[in-house]
Amino acid sequence: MHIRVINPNTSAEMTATIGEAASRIASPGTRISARHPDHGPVSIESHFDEAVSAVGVLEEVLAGEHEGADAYVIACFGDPGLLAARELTRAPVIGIAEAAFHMATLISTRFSIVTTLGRTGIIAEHLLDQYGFSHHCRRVRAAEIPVLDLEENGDAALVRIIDECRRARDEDNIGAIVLGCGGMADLTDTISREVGLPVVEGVTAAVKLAEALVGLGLCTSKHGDLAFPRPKPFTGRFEGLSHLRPTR
Ligand code: 2AL
Repeated sequence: MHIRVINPNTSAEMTATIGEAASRIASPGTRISARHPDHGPVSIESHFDEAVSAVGVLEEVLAGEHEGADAYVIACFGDPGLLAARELTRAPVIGIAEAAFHMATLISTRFSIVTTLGRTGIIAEHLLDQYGFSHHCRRVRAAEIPVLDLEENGDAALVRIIDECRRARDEDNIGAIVLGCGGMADLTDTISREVGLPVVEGVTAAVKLAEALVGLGLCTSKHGDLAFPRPKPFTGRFEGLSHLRPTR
């Protein structure tokens, strides 16, 4: 099984962190290919960053279709381009926020999210509403660290995240913590040990969900709004997307 893990930001260091965490958790026989777009923001911390990054995510899915990917993971906590990506393929496409929310509700009745910045926390609140998980989430907390600090100032960032997770444990009446950034993919074990609660992280959760869906033979439905986009001309810099046809 080949799972293509797409880091929607263009930080090669973060793509490596995400790819290594995904490979560690993958079952024997699963191959992980981690990629990031050629163009786009180095980190995703706003609606603007998300909108621009979504085009790169979709281009990576189109490339994956030619390389035989069996499933895709979108490894940014805003799940940028998720539904559009599903239109482009029959393979399962899983966003790390939705994966983490689903997993957390299977092991607890209430969770809190600990993410990077307050403003990305608001984006997570929108997703909780959109996906129907709001009543499971007690609080969205931010460690107030820029996303790239996870790579560039990892030790200091980890201290702040653990402090916030301890506050969540002590104040929020929760059973589990959800880590709210793809760049936290390698922190699950350390934080869980320090905090003493189950810690759910989206990249690893999404890889296991992807394996489950592929194992069950379940594909993205092509009936209704997730059908392939109708082929049509695109103009200007998007001319290459003209008359798209399913690859398989
Ligand atoms: C993210 C993420 O997961 N990757 C990125 O660049 N921005 N979102 C976040 N909430 O930190």
